[in-house]
Amino acid sequence: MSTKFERTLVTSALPYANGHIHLGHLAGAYLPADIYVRYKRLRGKKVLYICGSDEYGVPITLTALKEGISPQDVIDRYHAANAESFARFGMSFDVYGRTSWPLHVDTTQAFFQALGQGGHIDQQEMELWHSEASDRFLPDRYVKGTCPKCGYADANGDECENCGAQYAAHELIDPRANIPGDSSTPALRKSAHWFLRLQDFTDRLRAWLDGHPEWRANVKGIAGGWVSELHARCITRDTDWGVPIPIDDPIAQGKRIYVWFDAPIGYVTNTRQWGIDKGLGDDAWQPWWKDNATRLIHFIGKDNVPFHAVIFPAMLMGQDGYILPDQVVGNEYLNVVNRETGVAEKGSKSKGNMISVRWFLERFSQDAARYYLAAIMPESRDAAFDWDEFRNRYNGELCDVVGNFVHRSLTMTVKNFDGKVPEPGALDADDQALLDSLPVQLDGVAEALEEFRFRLSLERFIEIGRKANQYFDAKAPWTTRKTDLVRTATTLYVCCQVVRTLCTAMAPFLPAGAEKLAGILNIALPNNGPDGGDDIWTAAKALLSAGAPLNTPEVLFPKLDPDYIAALAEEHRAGKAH
Ligand code: B3M
Ligand code: ZN
Repeated sequence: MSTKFERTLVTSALPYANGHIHLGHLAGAYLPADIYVRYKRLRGKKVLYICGSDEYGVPITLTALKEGISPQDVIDRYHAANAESFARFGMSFDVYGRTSWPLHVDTTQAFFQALGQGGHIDQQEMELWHSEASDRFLPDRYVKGTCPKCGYADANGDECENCGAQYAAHELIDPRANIPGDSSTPALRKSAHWFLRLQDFTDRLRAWLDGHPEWRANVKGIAGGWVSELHARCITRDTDWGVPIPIDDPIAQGKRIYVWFDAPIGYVTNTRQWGIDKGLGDDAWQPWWKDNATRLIHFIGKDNVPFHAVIFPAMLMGQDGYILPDQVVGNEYLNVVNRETGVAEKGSKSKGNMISVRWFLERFSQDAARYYLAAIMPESRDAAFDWDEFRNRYNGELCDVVGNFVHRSLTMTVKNFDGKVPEPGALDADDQALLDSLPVQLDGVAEALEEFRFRLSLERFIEIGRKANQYFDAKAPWTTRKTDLVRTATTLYVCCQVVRTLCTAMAPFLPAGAEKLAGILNIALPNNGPDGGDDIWTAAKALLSAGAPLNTPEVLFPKLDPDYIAALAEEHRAGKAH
């Protein structure tokens, strides 16, 4: 499948710059993409990784109104905070852009115009809620009311948080304005808007989806459902916060392009800006988006499937020469286990049960966070953050299995063999079997990553450590040290080779730990850039030479004190983990 491609363009959903990202975000759209990208870079492949803040839309202007600040203040605050959280988590974006960048107006308007010229945009009159008191239309969350489908009393103007229903504004029951200082009853008023004729793309979308039987069932299911009932979708709003509509007509005044139209175009803008900022020229982005030899992969949470597997592809089909996504990796949700009831609950602001990335990473290491989130990644069904499981898996697997093996191997080697990889004696069957298994095990880790099976890949990595511990225990170098130095040298020589394999295998998952370990082993683990480079992953299958110097070992993954975890679990329970 992937052999026909020369380069890979990877995107992670652009988080709204309207709040702090939380662990659920990481497990959904970010950590898997980062693992994948880091792995591809190690393979020497050409890969570019795009992300950034999504900075338009009604939630942002509402936050600004509530806090008495400008929308620009809101996005500046959260863009900076989220960029920092991602950096702490070790995310390796090539660019973390912003949809408020001036260049984004150009990209978005070009998309709009091309679709218009293709006859795919219609103008229609709509009946929308309008507040007399505030003298304005009430898009999306500016109006609340009772859901016409389930009766939920706090439903938004366009969709219900409770049952997920989407509906036309006039269907909302008992509407009320939802603006600070205005909860008046609005009236319906006519307003002209622009609609994307998604139905024009039905056949092409279906053929394209049918061409991807390898996608995850959740993504195919949701996208397939959408494609069977496509209709024109409104892509403008009555607001002044967004990309201006490129139509020279007074009726376009006071209206902007809808955030869900411009947000995925942000991937293109950010690629363009990356090329310019890197001094590669104004056209450096083009091969990444317009060459069939590029494989485009979107990583998202499942709520974003319709936009990435239906609407954005339709928008791309309406452009000149753009490629389509070859893979859309949609994860399920990461819930949170309630410590009082033991039940997994959806993360929600009102419950205060979400754990922000900044809070977590001020208290736990990047490696601990990445290990646990990768271990429970909601790939095919929802998963849940659970403090006991966090402790058990990090302490019991990463620390006790891998960390412990690495540490006892290296300390014993350095102490008994003059800080060098020992010269082995004759290899016995166990030694040979373990050495022979290393490249095979590394291939197993890689294979699972190529198939976006991150949990499986991580399990295979831990399995390398498990097998190595069995070998270590059977060979008991702490005993043979007193009786047979050659035997001990052979054992530890083999162990050093396992450590090197572990270092490579952990690099996509745990870049901080891998870097530390590479430093101890004196091996290079360079970060290839978007142009690719050497296949470091494969080169790492070569054995460390006897006599190669080692540096003083340090504990890679310090064990977490259960009392410390319990205290923080309690803070979380009290709603303070934001
Ligand atoms: N900002 C929704 C979200 O953060 C939206 C994604 C845009 S991706 C182009 O889930
Ligand atoms: Zn509802």
